[in-house]
Amino acid sequence: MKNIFLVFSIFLFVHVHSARAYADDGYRLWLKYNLITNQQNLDEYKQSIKAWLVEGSSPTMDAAKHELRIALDGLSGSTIPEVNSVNGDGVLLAAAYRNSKLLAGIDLKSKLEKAGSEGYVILTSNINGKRVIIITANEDIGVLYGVFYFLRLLQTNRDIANLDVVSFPRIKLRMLNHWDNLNGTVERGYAGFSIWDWHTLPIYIKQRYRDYARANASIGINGTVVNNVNADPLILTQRYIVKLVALASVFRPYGINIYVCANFDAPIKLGKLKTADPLDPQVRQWWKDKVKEIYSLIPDFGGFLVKANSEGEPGPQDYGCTQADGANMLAEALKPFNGVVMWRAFIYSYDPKDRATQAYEEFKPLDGKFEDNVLVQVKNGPLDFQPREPFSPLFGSMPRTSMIVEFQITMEYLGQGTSFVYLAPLFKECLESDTYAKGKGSTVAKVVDGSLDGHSLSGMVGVSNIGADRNWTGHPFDQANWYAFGRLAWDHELTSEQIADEWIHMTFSNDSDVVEKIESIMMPSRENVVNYMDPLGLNMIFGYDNHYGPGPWIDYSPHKDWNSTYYHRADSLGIGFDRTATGSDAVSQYYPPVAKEFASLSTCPDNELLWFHRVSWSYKIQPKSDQPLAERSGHTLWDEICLHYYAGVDSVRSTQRAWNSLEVKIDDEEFRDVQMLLEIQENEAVWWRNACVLYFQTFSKMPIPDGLEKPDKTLQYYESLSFPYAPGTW
Ligand code: GCV
Repeated sequence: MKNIFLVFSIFLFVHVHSARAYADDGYRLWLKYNLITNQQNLDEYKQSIKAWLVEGSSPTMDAAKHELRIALDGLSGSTIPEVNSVNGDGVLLAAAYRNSKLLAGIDLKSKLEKAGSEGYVILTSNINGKRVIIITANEDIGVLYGVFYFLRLLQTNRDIANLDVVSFPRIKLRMLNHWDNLNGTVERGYAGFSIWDWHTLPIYIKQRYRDYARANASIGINGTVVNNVNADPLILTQRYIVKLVALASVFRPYGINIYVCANFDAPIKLGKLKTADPLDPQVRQWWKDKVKEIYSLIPDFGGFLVKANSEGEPGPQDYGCTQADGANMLAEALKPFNGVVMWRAFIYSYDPKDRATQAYEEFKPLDGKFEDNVLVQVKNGPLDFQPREPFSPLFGSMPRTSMIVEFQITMEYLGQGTSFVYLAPLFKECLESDTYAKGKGSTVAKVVDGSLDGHSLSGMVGVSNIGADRNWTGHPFDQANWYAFGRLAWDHELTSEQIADEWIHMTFSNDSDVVEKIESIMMPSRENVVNYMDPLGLNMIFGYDNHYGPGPWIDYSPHKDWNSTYYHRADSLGIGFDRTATGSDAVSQYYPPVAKEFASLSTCPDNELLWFHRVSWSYKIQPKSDQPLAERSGHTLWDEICLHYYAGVDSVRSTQRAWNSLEVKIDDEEFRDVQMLLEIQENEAVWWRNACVLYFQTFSKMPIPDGLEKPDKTLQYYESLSFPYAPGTW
């Protein structure tokens, strides 16, 4: 009996462990290149791609070769040979046009003109009577981007029979910003410590750095700011510059330029000068020398990102100068090397009137005063990466200034590391907002891609959600947000659905049931979180400083605009921030058609209601004429707030049910990870709902509508919770 038990145990051990050997730890992101399981697609692809050839040699072309080799072998489950001539039908040829002998007879002039310096052309064609698939571009980097595009077609099981593609990026600077500190922590990071191991650089080059570059190139990201905007000046010392040199050489073949956040006081802290006054000749010279030193070692260094006079960081205003004076000093130093300055407009100081109006008040008058290698970097909304904000009124208001939009990919205010939230709808909501700066159709996207005002310098930056966790982003679904950010920076016209569809195919499965089900839970996921955190335009009601969990009662910060009560203004009469002419008049910072829409209670979208209006608890939500009848409310504001909070929790529960139904259809490890995270999220959603409803009820004095489950804990209980070790609050 003992023996039988032993044999059974060994069997179980072997069985369980051999099954785990196939488990997916998420490291390969969307570049898994697993065997194509649809036999028909596999046969067709094998027929179309019998061999591959990369013409020309350079580090970038070597990267293209590497990618084709691992991808084609992985996807086909066999070895697709590399050849050195088009010796038969079915060769996949990748080459930069100007270096290619094989493409010399094919006229691609107009397509290549359209593709520009980073774009690519892919087409099915003939060389010497042999059928080929061509991936070409003006520059090697375009070829690499084209290779990734082509591989995506295979990964997502698309038709490759008659290809005729020209693709180019809409936006020039497509960047990540890591809020990584030099001590290895990550501000607002929820995926472990920093991926940069500053201690072992420059000698030890982790494979992860290369895989980071591959992943970014695969979605067209071409710049990375490696350190926190709350910048340690040490990054500018020789000791760190040599480490940057090492990273830059890993990134270079993948078309990624390195940038750093500069501390404005570096001339004092490193250069031992008495001042960092941007008009002081010695200070200007210090920056010029520093920039020269960097470029002598990193010739393709991108430039500086600066957070100045914001949240305690030093800046030009410390010396009575303007933000433009500060930016221009750095711009002057960088200009001879084609470097740029990204100067953040995220500034505020305590103002009882309205924090949300300050960036506009400060920066709008500076339009036209910045050097042409400065981009003003504006967060998507006027406050600070809330789950929902209206777009910042700075977009469209500074036509003589290049702009870069800043999104937060890491989810500081969206549930952090435990939330299932697909961010493409949030990014798109901002990009598609119409500023009306030059009449209808003047979208934020057109401002940031430079087309509205004819700027060649344009940009989109995402605060990275990447850390040292094995799967890079902590929550497996946060990979989708990195992916979506890059895809939209390349082409902001892609829809959220298209991007989700690609990512699911590449990450989970090509099974259409799985794709549909996952897409159906990704698409509403951001709105779900808005519902249970801060519906109807509420905002900034988070736990103090850690921004995790509800804290609408926070009222003790000496920094009054860090208090939740500053934002929701609830009392016995009502709730919300009056930003119309009777209040802070923030609406007047928008162009008239937008201002008019936001200013009127009858046209202001419900989802921005309490952002712009102070409303009584018994106010009946006005049915909007463009809403389908079924959605027209007519409820009191109080009931509507409750219904949103409850709907948020319900939707997390339905996400759980949908996810559970996928159990046998996707990788076991990823399935369980998400399942457990959803369980945590459900607890968090209930916590948010109960805490907020109980707190606001102390003012409304109205009952929770009938039929809704009642909170099982008291408001005092929720207020007593504290999170001294919350991640990301370094
Ligand atoms: C890097 C918010 C965050 C800070 C962040 C700041 C910024 O205030 O809470 O952690 O600092 O934004 O964007 O500079």
